Order: sequence, then structure tokens, then C-alpha cells
Amino acid sequence: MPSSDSGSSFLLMAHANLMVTSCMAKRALIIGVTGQDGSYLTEFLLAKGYDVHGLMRRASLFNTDRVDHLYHDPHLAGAKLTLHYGDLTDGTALRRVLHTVDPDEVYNLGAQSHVKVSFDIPEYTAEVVAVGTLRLIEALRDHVMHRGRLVRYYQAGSSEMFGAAPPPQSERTPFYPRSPYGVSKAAAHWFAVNYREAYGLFICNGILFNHESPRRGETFVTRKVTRAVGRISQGLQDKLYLGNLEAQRDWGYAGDYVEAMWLMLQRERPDDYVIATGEAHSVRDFVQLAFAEAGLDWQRHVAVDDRYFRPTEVDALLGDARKARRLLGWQPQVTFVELIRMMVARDIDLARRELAVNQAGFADPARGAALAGGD
Ligand code: NAP
Ligand code: F7E
Repeated sequence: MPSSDSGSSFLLMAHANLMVTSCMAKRALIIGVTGQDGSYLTEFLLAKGYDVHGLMRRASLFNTDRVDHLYHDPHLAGAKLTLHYGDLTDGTALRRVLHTVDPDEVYNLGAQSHVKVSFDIPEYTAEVVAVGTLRLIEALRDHVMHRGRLVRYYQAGSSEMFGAAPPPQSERTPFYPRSPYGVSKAAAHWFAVNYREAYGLFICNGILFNHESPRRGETFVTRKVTRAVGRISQGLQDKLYLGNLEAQRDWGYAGDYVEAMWLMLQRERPDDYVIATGEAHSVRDFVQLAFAEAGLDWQRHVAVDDRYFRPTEVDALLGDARKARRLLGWQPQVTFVELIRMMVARDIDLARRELAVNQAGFADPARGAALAGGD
């Protein structure tokens, strides 16, 4: 991927920035702070001494579960995480929050991130993922021009941009996206490259392969499986319905991947990096290992249901992250088996709590029904 040819402006601004901010805590703005990656990145940056500002959507129910443990009452002294209402579909709010926070680093993690759902709501997906990114970097461009100081920007790209391109996929592999989500991420990627080259902005594209955790959304396949394993192990559920078991993914741990996002922004010049483990497994492998972790035979519980297949599938993703290893010194710490173990342990614990609530006479049957039918 091309990187900017206006490198000297980054260096000058970086130097000025360093002099101004060396004695102050750095400020980061995270779009998508309430998501899986947003929560791990917030933890990571707080531990590094950053003041973290997060953009969150207004929802009719609280949607801050993943960052509640990091949030302190803003009336108390020393609060390091500040939340702001906003949305990638609202350019005015994006401009206002950039102006208010005046960040050193911006991480755009906001997205309608479910591939299958993107076939159901393609226009909205493109509006948030592609046009939303354009809105944000347009606002960034004006902000940087007015402030005259360097702001480092991370764009959350995806291995879904590679789609049908045969594995292994690296920074040099041409994109061939297979869903409205993948197409929208590819558009966002190229907007980011264009703004870096046209306006000399410090923008990095991370091209991240699948990364999971106990905080993963419950309709992505890994979490759907480990939630089911937990509930089946406690007698709360018997069947799990899945789609394509043959798809291959390069699955890593989200906690490792947010470090790579930060490392990219600490380099002298912006660039694009593939982040992956370099190991691929099928959905079937994941299912078998996750059930075995709880002493269960997956074949007694798993059934295939056509409704979970996609109109066009991404068959095989396997990342070549040698560039990140060489230039960022990044490498994943958590193995595939450790990831499964961590997720299954958490979901058995959750299921035990659900069982205890049921046994105390406070059952919530609707919750179980929604889990069993997730995408
Ligand atoms: P996630 O758990 O789905 O989180 C997405 C975040 O975006 C949530 O905070 C969500 O808010 C927010 N969001 C959704 N629509 C928005 C809008 N219109 N305006 C502002 N924010 C909005 O996703 P993730 O797994 O953390 O992934 C983070 C980013 O990396 C996403 O851009 C995703 O597409 C990309 N990515 C993920 C992976 C992966 O394997 N996890 C791999 C490659 C790339 P709510 O909480 O209110 O829904
Ligand atoms: O599907 C198959 C499905 O939804 C993985 C997002 O974070 O990673 C994620 O996208 C595979 C696919 O993730 C079910 O067909 C089988 O082949 O967990 P997933 P994804 O589509 O790979 C990329 C990198 C992103 O950027 C995205 O934001 O599993 N599969 N049966 C199923 N998938 C789901 N969800 N549900 C099933 O029942």
C-alpha cells in the first residue's frame, strides 16, 4: 500500500507536538469506545497514562457494559475516561468533539461490524463504515489545519477487505471484498490513504484479522459457540444452530491487537499494517475444541441451519503479519487454544450465574431465546 510522500510535514509537526505535550498526559479519542476493541484499547491507554475520551451512541438501554469498570463519576477528581455522545452519521457532532477534546491520537473503531447483518442493512453499513470514516477524516483535516499540530489517526481496517483473494494475505494483496461490510471497509481504507497523501495527515490503516475475547459480541461465531458451550454445560440449552463450518479464519486475541493499533501511531511516519497470528483454523475446529474444553461432544448438540449462511462467503483468511513484526516489534501473545480456554471459562461462569438466577426464581426466558437465535 502506498504511504505518504509528504513525510517532512509529519516530522516537523511531530517535533512541535512533542515539545508541547511532553509534560502533559496525552489525550486519545476513541470512536466506538463501547465495543470489544474500544474497551481493551481504553484499558491499554489508561494504563499508559493517557486521558481517554470516548464517543458513544445514545441508546435506549445502557450500552456501556464493556467500559463500566473503567468509568468514574466525572464529579470526582482524577477521572481519566470521559464519554461524549456522538455518531459517525453526525458530522457536526464529530467536529464538535474533535474541537472539545483536541486529541493527540484518534482511533476510529466505530462500525456496524457484523458481516452477515451488512447484507440486511447495506445502506446503513456503508453510511457508517465508509461515509462515516470520510466524515471523520474531513473533520480531522479541518481540525489539524486550524490547530496546526499533529494528530495521529488510526483507521480500523479489516481482513474482510481481502475477501476472495487467496491466502496468505499481506499488505500487498489486492482487495476483493465479498460483503457490503467488506466493500465499505475497503472504501474507508482508500479514503484514509487518499487523505494521507493529499493533505499530509498522519493516518495509519490497521488491517486486522479476526480477533476475539470474552467481550466479543454474542452473534459473532466464536462467542456464539462459547456462550452455547457454557449454557449447554449447565443444562440451560441443548442445541446450537450454525451456518458454514468450513470457513477458515485467522483468529487472535483482541487484547493483543489493540497494542498493535497503538504501536502504529508511535512510528515516525504513518503506514498500513496487517495484524494477524499467521495460523488459520476452520469454524468446525473452533467448535470441536470449545465443546471439548467443557467435556462435551459437539456432534450431539450442533446442527447446521441455512439461515446462517451468507449470500457470498469469505472462505479462507490467513494473515501474513511479517511487516508488523519487523517494524512494530508486534507479535501475538495468546494462542488459539488459550483464547478458546479463556472464552469458554468466562461463558461457563456466566451460565452458572444465569442458572443461579433461575434457581432463585428470577429466570429471564427471553434472554436465552435471543441467544439461541443469534446471527
Ligand atoms: P464492535 O464490538 O461491534 O464495536 C463497534 C463499535 O462501534 C461499538 O462501540 C458501536 O457502538 C460503535 N458504533 C456502531 N455504529 C456506530 C455509529 N453509527 N457511530 C459511532 N459508533 C458506532 O466491533 P469490534 O470488534 O470492537 O471492532 C472494532 C473495529 O474494528 C470495527 O470498526 C470493526 O469493523 C473493526 N474490525 C474488527 C475485527 C474483529 O475481528 N473484531 C477485525 C477487523 C476489523 P454500540 O456499542 O453502541 O453498538
Ligand atoms: O464469522 C461462519 C461465517 O461473524 C466467521 C467481524 O469482526 O471479522 C468478523 O467478521 C465465520 C464466517 O466473523 C455462523 O460464515 C458459521 O465464515 O464470527 P463471524 P466474520 O464474518 O469473519 C472480520 C475480520 C471483521 O472485520 C468483522 O467486523 O463463521 N459462521 N456459522 C458463522 N458466523 C456467525 N456470525 N454465526 C453463525 O452462526
